[in-house]
Amino acid sequence: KPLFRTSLVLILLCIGSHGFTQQKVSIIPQPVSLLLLEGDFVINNETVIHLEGDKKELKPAAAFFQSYINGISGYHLLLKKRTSNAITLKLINNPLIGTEGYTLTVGKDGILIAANARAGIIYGMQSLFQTLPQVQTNRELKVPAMEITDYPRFKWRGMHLDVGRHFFSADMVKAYIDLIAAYKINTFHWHLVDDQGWRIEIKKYPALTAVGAWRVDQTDRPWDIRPQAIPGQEATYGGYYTQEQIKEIIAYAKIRNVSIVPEIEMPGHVASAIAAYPNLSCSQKTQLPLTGGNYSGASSNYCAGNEEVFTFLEEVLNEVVALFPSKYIHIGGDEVDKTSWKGCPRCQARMKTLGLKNENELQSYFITRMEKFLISKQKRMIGWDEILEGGLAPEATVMSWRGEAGGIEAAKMNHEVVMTPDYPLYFDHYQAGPEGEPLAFGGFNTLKKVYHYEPIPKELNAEQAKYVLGAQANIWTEHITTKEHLEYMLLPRMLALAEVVWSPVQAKSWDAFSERLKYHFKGFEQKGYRFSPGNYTVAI
Ligand code: TNX
Repeated sequence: KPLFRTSLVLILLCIGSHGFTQQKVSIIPQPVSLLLLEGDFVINNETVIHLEGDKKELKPAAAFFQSYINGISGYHLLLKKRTSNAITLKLINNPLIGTEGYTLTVGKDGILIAANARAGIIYGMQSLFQTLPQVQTNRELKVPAMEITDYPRFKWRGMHLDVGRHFFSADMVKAYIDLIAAYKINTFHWHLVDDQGWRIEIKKYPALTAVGAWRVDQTDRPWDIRPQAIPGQEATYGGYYTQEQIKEIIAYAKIRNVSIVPEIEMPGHVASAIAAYPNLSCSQKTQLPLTGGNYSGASSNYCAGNEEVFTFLEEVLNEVVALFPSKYIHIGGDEVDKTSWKGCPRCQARMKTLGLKNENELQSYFITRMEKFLISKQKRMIGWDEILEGGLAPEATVMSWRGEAGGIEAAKMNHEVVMTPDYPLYFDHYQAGPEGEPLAFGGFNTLKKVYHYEPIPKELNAEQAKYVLGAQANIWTEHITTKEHLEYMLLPRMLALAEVVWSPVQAKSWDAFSERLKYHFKGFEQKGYRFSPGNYTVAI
């Protein structure tokens, strides 16, 4: 009997504490360890922020905290040397948690966020914010007493955005960065160039944005590709970012521990650049940036036999490299229809001189040449998995999008890899329905499929697996024209991705994640974000 009683009490305790945990703290991604304690701490207008360690490092973090708390409560927390009723931000030296890890301790007297670097301090704050009301409120800011130790599983936790097919304003990009940073995504892959628009100001080549950033209409009809001008219609739809705006966005991202990897597509998908400078193509014919569709084919390639192309690209990359502090520069490399090179005397002549056997090798020559240039600028080159064809450039990092095969091949060759397989990490595909969902790029990537994605393929042994830097999801915008639609494609799938790339495998649980999502859905509703509520009409 006593045994029975003890186990009953234990069972009740478990059920109780489980329900309790879910209700009180719903942090996504799930921390490495989280221990809820008795009691709470209430942040009020008298609470101060107390800094311990290098002030230069900590002050920007404190400012970030002040403005967030001000946004939800109207409080103005002051910086003060005081440890009671205080939020202490402390730089420590704890090898276990790395540069992005943190500990968060909430007690009756205050809160301590400790980390080795500012990145970890910011992540401690992001976790803390997820225990508070999500929008301005007159509710007290009550934080449950707890102890968290947390650090990421992968170092590349990426979200991509295609601003080439449709332009998203600088403010929308900032809002996007804010959203992904809240879930500890640390890499923003900014797809700045595509057939439908060139979005980055390049001072040396003003026509890239004066001409290449504008198209004739805003249709998102998938296969309606019209490179020719329509009589009576002008190219007025589009936009671009000035270098000043880009610097501002980089700084905005940096405080949130988001590094921006710019993508300057080459040698295909560049109808916009060719519209500005027709001599960069093999045919040298004038054309306009494309409308609609996603893929332009051979007429939109740079000419691989023309030296001017390489001079042009080096000048462009000079400006890109000067702007972006990121270690990686993405050069695209996907879906090059090489028939334009087949029919081009200059390309064929170059192949002959260099002893190249086919157009794949010509592409490899092109990309390897760009890599050499980037290395001379102390940058690393990353490209889509097609850069494997014809021979991978010596130090290239591969982004595996056509499944995982390219990533596996590259990791086996001791090259760094980022996993971003179209299934399940393309967020331009449907996620629910599909009936009733906004037009998507076909395919079907549900929240659950994203949640269960495992970035380390079984084909890799432990040594090779080290080359997998992490994973990323991509949002191509052929059909996405508005902020609301973009939010819908991102939410809540990005939260599942965040848990895939941050949380330890053993901390993952679909049921617990679904439960924690409720808090986040409420926040999305309060903030007016569009998101998929997960009312699936087909089996998941
Ligand atoms: C393939 S992914 C592309 C994009 C399209 C996408 C649509 C990749 C490297 N290239 O240009 O937008 O499919 O899902």
